[in-house]
Amino acid sequence: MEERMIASPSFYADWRHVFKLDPDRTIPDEALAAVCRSGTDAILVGGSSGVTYDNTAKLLARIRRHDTPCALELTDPENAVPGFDGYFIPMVMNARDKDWLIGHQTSAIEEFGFLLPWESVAGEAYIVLNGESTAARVSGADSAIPESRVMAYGQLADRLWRVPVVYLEYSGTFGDMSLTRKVRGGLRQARLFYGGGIRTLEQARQAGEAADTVVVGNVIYDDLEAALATVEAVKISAKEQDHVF
Ligand code: 1GP
Repeated sequence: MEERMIASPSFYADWRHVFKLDPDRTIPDEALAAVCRSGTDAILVGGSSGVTYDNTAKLLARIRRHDTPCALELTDPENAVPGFDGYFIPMVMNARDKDWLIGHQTSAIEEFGFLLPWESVAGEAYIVLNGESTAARVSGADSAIPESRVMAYGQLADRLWRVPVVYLEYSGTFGDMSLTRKVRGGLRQARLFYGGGIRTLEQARQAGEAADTVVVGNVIYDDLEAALATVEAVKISAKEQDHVF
């Protein structure tokens, strides 16, 4: 019986703030060092286009000069670079194209499942809510859905499928914090990741209050100082929450 059990991966269990780096974008060494030493809980590597084995392996090697934990969002098995602390497999709940919900993932497991370090692999149930984002275009996500449907996707992932991470993805635009709070309130076991459009301290604070884990991406490449400041803002919002009775 024992060999049938796979321990639940927990590499992400304490993450409050995460920087997402895109292997297809350029980041100088000094900026990467600042990101890694910022006090963030982890670096998440992933992107919606242009990700290859080569650019992922190169980015990992550079991140590994620092001590920061590092995980990969695996959207294509061709890019399964070994050596990350953990792997997420995204499933887009509101994809119109079923391949992005369950098709590509099944094919990948069919072909490469025997190679996957399952103890370090976690499913990520994405709900893509910015229809203009590359993630929405690639997956053909239906982002124009009512709140009730967003809540239902979250609960389906959390309760029926027991996916450990639900990810509200507003990539490129700051999202609806009231909805984010509601989605988190509807989850029983999954952790709620929020990502999208965080550029200011106030946005970071609000997202930190609404979600379990806050993902900061684009601003790293546009305004490094603003990006670095989001770490403290998210962590302070967590401390404030701990003092609310
Ligand atoms: C992207 O959710 C992340 O996948 C973060 O979004 O790039 O807009 O910060 P931004």
